[in-house]
Amino acid sequence: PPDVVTFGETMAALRAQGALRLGGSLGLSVAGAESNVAIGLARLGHRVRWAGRLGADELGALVLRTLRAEGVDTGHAVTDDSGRPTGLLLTEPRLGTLTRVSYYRAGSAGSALSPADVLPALAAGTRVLHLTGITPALGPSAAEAVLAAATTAREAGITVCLDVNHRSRLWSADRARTVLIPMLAPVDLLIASEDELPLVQESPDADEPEAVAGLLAAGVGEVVVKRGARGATSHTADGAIDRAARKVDAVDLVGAGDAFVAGYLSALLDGADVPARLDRAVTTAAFAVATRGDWEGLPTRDELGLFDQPDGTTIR
Ligand code: KDG
Repeated sequence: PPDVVTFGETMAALRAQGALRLGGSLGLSVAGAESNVAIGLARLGHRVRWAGRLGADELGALVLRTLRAEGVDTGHAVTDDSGRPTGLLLTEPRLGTLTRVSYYRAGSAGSALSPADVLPALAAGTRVLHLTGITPALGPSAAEAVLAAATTAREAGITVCLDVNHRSRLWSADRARTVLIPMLAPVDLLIASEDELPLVQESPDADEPEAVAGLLAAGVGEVVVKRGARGATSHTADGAIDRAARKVDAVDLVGAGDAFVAGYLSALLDGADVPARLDRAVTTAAFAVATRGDWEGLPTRDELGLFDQPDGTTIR
């Protein structure tokens, strides 16, 4: 069985070199928060399965080929036979590391995901199910898929991880709260950036300690709060543990959160304690920040130590 099962919408990604309205050349790759995590875990040597719905088109073939090349199990990916296309996103660097993203995913194959697409992927013996708050934003059947998979996994003793991953281009904060709060019951590990905490608590004005206390009391075993360049904190019943971020020259911030999750889950699968999980999470996130693309720069296991090398080192 896979160590980790994840699912969601993976799209073709067109990356511009400057402002999109000026034209010029685009680089073609693939992107999707869950498949970014899957690739990150596969590079670290874990067995990962990605499920999702793709169009019967060349971009769907690109997604499958890329995931397979990265060692991700795509045996449960579904090809849409109703003519829905693979989704697309465009990214343009606008100011330094400020990037603008445009989605072309309304009516996509990925957004038609249903419980029947994902439940067969949850093999007995899977250790972690990783979900994001992007999938429930894609539509009612995708939201049902998340809830059904989380509930089934929890009953089977599989650790359920949810990264809030709010995408304001997909839904409002109010809608996100309405859908996400009822999904928290089966969640064991909740990952959120500081500004996403109000989306997963009943009183949106609560401060972080109050929000975290409420989540732990509601049965979430661990809450990990990401603070970007200021590091991260893990909260459990045993208290809070902070970890600083690694200092890097930031090149591209998109994908850093997914890289963080991949590092965190990798160390969790290795049986590491909370400080070691946070250490690997900030390390993989730093790789994502220091390189271009959502997942292209993520480390293999033997590259994890590269940050300990002095700047300017040539490895021969
Ligand atoms: O987490 C990075 C993602 O934003 C990107 O890969 C695309 O899944 C994506 C989304 O919905 O924004």
